[in-house]
Amino acid sequence: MLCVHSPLHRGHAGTHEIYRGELVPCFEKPERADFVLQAFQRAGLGEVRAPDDHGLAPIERIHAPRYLAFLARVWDAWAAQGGTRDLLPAVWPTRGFRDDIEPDNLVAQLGLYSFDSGSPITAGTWTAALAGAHCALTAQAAVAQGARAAFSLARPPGHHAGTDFYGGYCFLNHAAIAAQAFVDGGAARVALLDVDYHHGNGTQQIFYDRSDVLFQSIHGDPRTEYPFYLGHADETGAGAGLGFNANYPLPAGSDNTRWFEALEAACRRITAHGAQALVVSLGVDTFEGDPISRFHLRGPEFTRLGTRLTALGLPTVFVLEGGYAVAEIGDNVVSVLQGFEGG
Ligand code: OKP
Ligand code: ZN
Repeated sequence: MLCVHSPLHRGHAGTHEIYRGELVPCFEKPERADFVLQAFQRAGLGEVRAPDDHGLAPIERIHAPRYLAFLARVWDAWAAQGGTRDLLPAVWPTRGFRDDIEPDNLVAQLGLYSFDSGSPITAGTWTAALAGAHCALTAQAAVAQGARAAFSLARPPGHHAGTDFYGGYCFLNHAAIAAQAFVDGGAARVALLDVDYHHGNGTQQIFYDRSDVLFQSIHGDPRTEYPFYLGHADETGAGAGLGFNANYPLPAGSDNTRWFEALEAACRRITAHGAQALVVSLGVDTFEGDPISRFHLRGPEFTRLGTRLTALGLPTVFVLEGGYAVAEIGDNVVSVLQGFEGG
């Protein structure tokens, strides 16, 4: 399986986030990608290639122009004011405030385009996110040209980012960009399956009123788990998209039997949809030892996930999302990919 990877991810390196009232080092750190790359190469799974430059057009199919312009300029604007520390929002326009006027104040701009305080913007954030989108697009192009599957190994992750907002460590929604590229390449029906521990609220928002991209997410119940305000079972799509969004919220601590029941339901639905391509938001924070999540998957379960996905028989793009047990993230991702390859 082809792996598309760029070292530019390293430029996105936040220092701290608030966790249970304390400043702690960011969970989403560059070492995550290093461990996945090492494990992929050690397993001899296939070629590792740098992304091609696909430009901004396929990204503008998903994200709003003013949001992309903000991401591209915000660090330089901050540096011009003498800023050196990570950029973090401190104020948000909630219900009743206006979002049509972009404030001149940089911290106010951060709040306009974000939904949490845990996603620092650093000097290399835009470059890293852009490279990640190009990794996903390069993987998608390889699959559209006939490869059975490809893996986009990038960070920061993407599935919490919506048309015009970031959060949950995510800035550009790489999986959504790849799914849209399948549609733009002529696929009438695409399936996007999110197996990260956290609900893919950004991806859901992007495709909520569309019937061409079926979005499904298996995740910790948002009543107790991040991102809290979306991901319930009664969110089934709107307008033309009604019936093309499916959430499988499981109580934190759910056992693997329950998790695989949800996977089975999601897989049957992908087949019923008549999908011509599959994009997988591959987070492995469902791992038993993950520091911020509470499911119980381990190596054998990750392999079983890959085996079930390969049985769908679809051209498949894997896009890396979460996974914060850094020492194990590589083996867990590789287990999924090996299961898929039948090894
Ligand atoms: C990203 B992905 C807020 C911190 C909340 C955010 C978890 C994001 C997970 N200060 N934690 O889905 O793996
Ligand atoms: Zn996650």
